Amino acid sequence: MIGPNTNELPIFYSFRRCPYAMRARMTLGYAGVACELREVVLRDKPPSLLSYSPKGTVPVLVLGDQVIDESDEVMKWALRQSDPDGWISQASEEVLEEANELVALCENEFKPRLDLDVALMPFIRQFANVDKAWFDSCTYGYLIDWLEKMLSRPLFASVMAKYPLWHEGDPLTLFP
Ligand SMILES: N[C@@H](CCC(=O)N[C@@H](CS)C(=O)NCC(=O)O)C(=O)O
Repeated sequence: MIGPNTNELPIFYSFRRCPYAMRARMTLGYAGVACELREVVLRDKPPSLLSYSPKGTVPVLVLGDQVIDESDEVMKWALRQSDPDGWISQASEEVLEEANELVALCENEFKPRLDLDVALMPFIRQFANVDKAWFDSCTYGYLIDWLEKMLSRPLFASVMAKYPLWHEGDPLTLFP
């Protein structure tokens, strides 16, 4: 059963630690798009999530009749709503092309015109956390500094806030 979208806000299914959901949340947060957040766990997906998107991955953004179930598409949609710092709108063709090549190395299916840092950061964060002591003492000084800078951004802290799990029938949780 698909739960009613009482407030007519976009419904956003998310899992806090998923890097795809993270980059989607960062872009929604950056664009200031208000959503009804449905925090889920992957081992116990709500039926409504699977009704909207049978492939069962997060993130999923539901906009009335339209369902966006790929994180890069969620990012592009959010940036079309608002791009206050010009992540895409102020980037030259050349920069976007370089960004696309690098992101494609990280994820082959990704076809973005999106901000490069936000698209990659959750994966580098995950890599660093496998052995943080090793990462912090490795020779990739620029990468260490870059990750620190990204992690300390208020935008990242705000999208990593902990929300209660969403269950069918629960009252609305607003995001961001
Ligand atoms: N191509 C998808 C990938 C999303 C994805 O794989 N998300 C993982 C969590 S990080 C997931 O939902 N996996 C389903 C599962 O583990 O059941 C996107 O970019 O949105």
